[in-house]
Amino acid sequence: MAKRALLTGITGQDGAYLSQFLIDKGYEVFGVIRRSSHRGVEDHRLRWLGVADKVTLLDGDMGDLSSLVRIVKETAPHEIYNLAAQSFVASSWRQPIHTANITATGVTNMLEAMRAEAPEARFYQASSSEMFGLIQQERQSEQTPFYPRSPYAVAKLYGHWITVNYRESFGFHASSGILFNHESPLRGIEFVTRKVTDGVARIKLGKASELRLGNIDAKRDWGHARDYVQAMWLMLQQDKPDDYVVATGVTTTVRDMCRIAFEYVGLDMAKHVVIDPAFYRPAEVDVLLGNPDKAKEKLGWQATTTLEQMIHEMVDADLERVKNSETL
Ligand code: NAP
Ligand code: G4F
Repeated sequence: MAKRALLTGITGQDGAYLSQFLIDKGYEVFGVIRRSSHRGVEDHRLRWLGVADKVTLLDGDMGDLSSLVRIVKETAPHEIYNLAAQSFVASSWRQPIHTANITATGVTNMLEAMRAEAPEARFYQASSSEMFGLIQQERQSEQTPFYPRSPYAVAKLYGHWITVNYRESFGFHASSGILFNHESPLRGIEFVTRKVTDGVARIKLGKASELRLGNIDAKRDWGHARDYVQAMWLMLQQDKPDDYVVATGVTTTVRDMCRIAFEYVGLDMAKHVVIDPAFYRPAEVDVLLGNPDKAKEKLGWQATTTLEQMIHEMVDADLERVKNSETL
């Protein structure tokens, strides 16, 4: 009998890659989808990866416990991957209460649905390197103290600890993946890598002349989402639940990431990038650099895609999209 996996956030970047990965492993995949007046576009990432007709989507919302209880009951999952969130850091200052309701309390809603209907299921929580915020150690590991710097990071910290708490209180097989930034051609257009690769494609094809960015001195440890969803699955295959940092161990400035994208198409970023304070944040996370030793040792996982390879893949995909006037 096929194993059943339930994904919240299935329409997002990670949900799409994880669906593809699990389907290839023979899983039956179910996903929570929230109602939208724009029918037909919500599953565009699943379609891009060719898996939209291989998953079952069920109406629900992280803010609606009753919908989650019903979905867990109906699908009786062996594994639950809680990926749904208001995930854009910049928006979290503009919608702090919504971010708390979905990114923080939404985790408890999912854990309560599991407690009621599938306490034996294995649970993955999408925690974030943003929780390290104002970093307390040069390389951040599972032992590094947290110091969140945005309403998003504060909400993620709650989600992280409630997952640990349900593991310790109720013996749940609940693991938390502290994932550093991971990107792909399916990254949302508002995040800096995709904003850059989309902008580069538009400039190269003569549809734009400038790209407006905020703090390009910030540094991030960027990996590929396709690699990172494998770490999520590996965590749930362990005998014991635990928390793991998932990262490349390399950090790069936004400026250098941007340069890689411009140089790939033979353009000089200095002629096109405009610094716009509108994209500065009330509090910044200046630098993130992960220490993925535990994931390597215990899960046998390591990143396989370099930043250059990933940015080139993203620019290629955006050149195609812009040529075909696609907007997603
Ligand atoms: P994403 O592309 O922004 O996807 C977020 C998903 O959450 C979408 O499917 C979205 O649905 C869903 N969602 C949002 N609000 C919801 C609600 N109220 N009810 C139900 N679903 C809701 O994010 P991602 O990059 O795939 O990241 C996946 C998870 O990992 C997130 O929790 C994120 O915070 C976390 N994370 C991401 C990174 C990263 O670098 N990508 C790093 C660390 C942690 P719609 O399609 O309807 O909007
Ligand atoms: O791409 P970003 O918006 O990602 P950020 O804030 O690091 O958050 C992402 O990674 C987290 C993991 O650490 C996830 F938890 C979270 O859900 C999300 O996926 O910004 C990266 C950096 C920031 O320092 C930002 O200030 O790029 C800087 N930046 C400079 N100019 C910009 C821009 N960011 C965006 N989005 N847009 C700009 O124009």
